[in-house]
Amino acid sequence: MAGILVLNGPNLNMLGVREPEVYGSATLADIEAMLRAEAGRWGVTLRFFQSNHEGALIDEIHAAFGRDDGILFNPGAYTHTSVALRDALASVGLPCVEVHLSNIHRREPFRHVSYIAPVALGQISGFGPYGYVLGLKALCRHLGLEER
Ligand code: CA2
Repeated sequence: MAGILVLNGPNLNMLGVREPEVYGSATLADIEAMLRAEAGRWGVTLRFFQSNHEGALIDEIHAAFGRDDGILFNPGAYTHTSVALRDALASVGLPCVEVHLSNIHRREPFRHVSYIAPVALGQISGFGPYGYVLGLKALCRHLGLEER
């Protein structure tokens, strides 16, 4: 059975707790439940990891090497700053879909740049929690799986 790492970066543990006008009212646990339901349709197993620390995210990307088949990744603000996370993704070579709840391209100019996008299969941005489901579908299709 294929395995996918669902990785969330800094502050995403605060989802549904603060700033619902920007990021919505769903919590990370709600998103996990949506993704587990979708994963069942594709016959994939999911592993969830969230951290507010860049190094911990890098360690988890390395741990995925040889264990998981793809990565669904919301790098949070590290999207716009982290060469280290980009290098980690490149080093493991796993297919990665970048997800953002908000449309980063209609926000402040500093959010328009993603250091992750060049090493990702693609980017989904602006569809709220459903973006994670879209990303999982895209990753499963990329892995040659079929929805049941
Ligand atoms: O839209 C996204 O998913 C982002 O990755 C979210 C990041 C932001 O820095 C990116 O530019 C776009 C911020 C996550 C902060 O999450 C919070 C959740 C609730 C309350 C406060 C922050």
